[in-house]
Amino acid sequence: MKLYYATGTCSLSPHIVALEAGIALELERVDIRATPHRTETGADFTARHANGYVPALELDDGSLLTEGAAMVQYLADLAPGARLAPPAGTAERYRLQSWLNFIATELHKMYSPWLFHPEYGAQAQEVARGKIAERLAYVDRHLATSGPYLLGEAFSAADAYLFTIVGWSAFAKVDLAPFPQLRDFLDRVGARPQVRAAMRAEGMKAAA
Ligand SMILES: N[C@@H](CCC(=O)N[C@@H](CS)C(=O)NCC(=O)O)C(=O)O
Repeated sequence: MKLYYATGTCSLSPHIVALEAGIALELERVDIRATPHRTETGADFTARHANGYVPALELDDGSLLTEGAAMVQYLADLAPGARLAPPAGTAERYRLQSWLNFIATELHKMYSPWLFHPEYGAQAQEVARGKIAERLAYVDRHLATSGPYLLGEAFSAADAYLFTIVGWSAFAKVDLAPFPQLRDFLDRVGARPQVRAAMRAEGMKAAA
């Protein structure tokens, strides 16, 4: 299986889940700044994935699975023993999907593109920061009452995604000072050996 990824982006989330699940991935880096996006082999990535964004997972049958929230569930389901996703059809699985959807729509797509593209302007960016702060406050309260992870006691695929997106906060100038539970969460997840390994494999600096 091959993960198309770009360092420091949302593709870190399925990368973490694969390592936590004990799944060996082939990695192919995509330059998402180039037009058209190119892989490290020089190939035009948009010929492989029409939307051109990462992550994209090439399955063993050669087909491509896209959308991070689906991908992490696929990877988790390949290794049920790792308990990264509750069994399909259970109430807990829907809770996982609820969190994945929340992170994708209420956080991921508020940080990026709004805070990563200065051309949107300072006013739009302040609106995005305000909305993100509301959502982070909600997550912080949830972790305080029902943590230490999103589904409770055990680390899940949703935590890998939350860690990846909220990890953009310093770069995006989102202040995490009001969210102590979330800061503890980032430290806790960032200390996991497989999280550190995924970050190192992408050339990122893992927490000391
Ligand atoms: N809906 C996609 C969004 C993925 C996405 O936003 N990827 C960004 C990196 S975090 C990207 O590759 N951007 C480059 C582009 O859109 O061309 C998902 O959830 O997987």
